[in-house]
Amino acid sequence: MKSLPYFCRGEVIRGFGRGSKELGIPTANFPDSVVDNLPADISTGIYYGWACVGNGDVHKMVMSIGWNPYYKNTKKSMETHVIHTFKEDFYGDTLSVVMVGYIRPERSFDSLEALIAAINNDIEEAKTKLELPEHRKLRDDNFFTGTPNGSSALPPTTTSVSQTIMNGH
Ligand code: ADP
Ligand code: RBF
Ligand code: MG
Repeated sequence: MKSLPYFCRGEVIRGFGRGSKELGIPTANFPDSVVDNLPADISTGIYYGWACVGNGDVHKMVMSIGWNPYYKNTKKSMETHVIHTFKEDFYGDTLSVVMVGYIRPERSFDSLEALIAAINNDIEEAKTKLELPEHRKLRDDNFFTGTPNGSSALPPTTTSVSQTIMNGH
């Protein structure tokens, strides 16, 4: 996938509320503007990378892109589970992510338990892969820490930053 690493950011919006309640694995959902901006060669499936909420710390993440075949969603979603325990929800905040690698395609499962087990495997794989030096260095990218001239101002929250701009990283 030539578009990886792929940098984007956007506002955290509400989904169906299933992640926390049914799976015990909350996922911060991006708006359509971010989903629709994905390059054509970023296929649906499960990715790992780095994420930060607002100006906060950078954490490991796993992301699911697609239609959640287990739930048969009709709308394509892009949802990030940040591998960190937050004190409270962060709806409306800006989530910045860099997708670093691909894990697997989305699939359906015979039970909720099987879906949860698969996601927990993805989390373990992400934790290990992100320790590789070539992946770890992306955590310290200017994208998360501010612009090269030292300003830490974030771009507007409702639109994603286009890959054309972010490719400079
Ligand atoms: P929704 O369907 O609205 O996305 P979820 O049950 O998936 O609901 O919960 C997602 C929300 O939980 C996020 O928008 C965020 O505000 C909050 N949250 C708390 N901890 C995390 C985390 N570690 N990763 C992602 N979201 C989290
Ligand atoms: N949903 C699926 O239907 N099939 C999957 O294979 C699948 N894999 C996921 C992997 C990860 C790492 C995450 C965070 C989510 C995954 N989901 C998958 C999405 C899950 O169904 C969704 O997060 C919840 O429905 C809450 O929106
Ligand atoms: Mg969610």
